[in-house]
Amino acid sequence: MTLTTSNARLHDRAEELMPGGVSSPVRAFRAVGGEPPFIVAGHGARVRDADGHEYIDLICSWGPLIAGHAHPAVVAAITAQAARGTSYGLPTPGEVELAALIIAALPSIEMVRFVSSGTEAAMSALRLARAATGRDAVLKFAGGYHGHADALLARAGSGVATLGLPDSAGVPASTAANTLTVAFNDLAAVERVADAVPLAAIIVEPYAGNMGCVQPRAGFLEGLRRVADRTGALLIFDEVITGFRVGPAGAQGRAGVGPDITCLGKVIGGGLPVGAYGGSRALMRLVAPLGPMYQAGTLSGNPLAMAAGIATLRLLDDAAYARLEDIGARLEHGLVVAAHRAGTAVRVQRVGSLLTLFFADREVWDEDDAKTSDRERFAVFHRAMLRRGVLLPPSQFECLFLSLAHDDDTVDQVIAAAVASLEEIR
Ligand code: HOZ
Repeated sequence: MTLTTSNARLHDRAEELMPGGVSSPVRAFRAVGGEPPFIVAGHGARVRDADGHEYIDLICSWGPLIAGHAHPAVVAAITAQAARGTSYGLPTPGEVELAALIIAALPSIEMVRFVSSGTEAAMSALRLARAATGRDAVLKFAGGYHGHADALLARAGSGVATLGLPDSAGVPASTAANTLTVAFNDLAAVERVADAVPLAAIIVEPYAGNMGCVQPRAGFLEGLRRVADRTGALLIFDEVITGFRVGPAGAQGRAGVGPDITCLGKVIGGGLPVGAYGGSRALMRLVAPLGPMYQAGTLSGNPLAMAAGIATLRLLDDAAYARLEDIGARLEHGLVVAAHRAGTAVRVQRVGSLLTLFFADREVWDEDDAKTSDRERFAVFHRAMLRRGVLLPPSQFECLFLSLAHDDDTVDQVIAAAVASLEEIR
């Protein structure tokens, strides 16, 4: 297969060779119908598929590409590192530099361990919490997604919610029994569970991004901090999506609430596979080789990912975050006006450059609210936008992502496509 092969041929062949023709389920477009475009190139805010169609990209690799596709500084950093070798399986200066940037930005992190994905970060954070507390049970929130480790798949968001799976097959009942779930934003339920069961951890996406964009109610994160302190549980913030995306200190900086352990990924790898978890020096001293909690990886701290991450974080100054906030607000306003004009009930929920257009007529504070969305209508809207050259995440339960490459003009083109699409489908 070459770059000139068509989408349709690639799709047929991919379906023969890989489950659903994809490497990650949401990409199969099952929730929106049609076939996914096979992407051959991305530059700035746009991608091009195998048939030569160009799209304004609002997936941005599901978050990592905060600088846009093929940013020259990121490409130069990757290229320079690749010329010196792609992996050594030994420590590198890049790890030290990226660790220092992360620790300087996030006061709750004094030491960090790099892994290769957000899944690994969350899985390892949980193991660390269990090692530190000597407890097994963990509390997560319905619609919260922390990757696909067994212990964290109960009532998960992202692709699990998109495909309508209650939980995943293959997770041992004994593992699932240690994972308790309550509704996001339901602090009373958290108190009840934490009083009834000794919890190793409460794990939360502080701004939820895998049931669409859902914000914590006032006092919710502070409440989690209090419950954790009172009951001896550790508070884990999964900032794989929000870290370095919603502000220089992530959601914890924006909300003013510090966790015990933070999970990172996406932006810190600048588009290459990466994850990280970190916390206080005392906690991180439990991680091997300093302590008894084992965790390792051949490609952990990969030099290409470190180089791309460092180059990306260097672009994220105050002006960059102000810019991301501005274009986010511009898109939010444009979508609200477009929906109003079309007489379509929607909720546009946004934090900085993360945004979801819910086809729902009520505020979305948890998974049950998110599931009131008209997913059929979302699917039709998705296809209408795609025909107009705008690539939205193919699920009502994922956020769309903007980047520094999305200028006002690009955002206005998205809004114009939304005006026409909403008119068409009303
Ligand atoms: N877990 C990602 C969304 N939050 C989806 C990644 C993918 O399917 O590529």
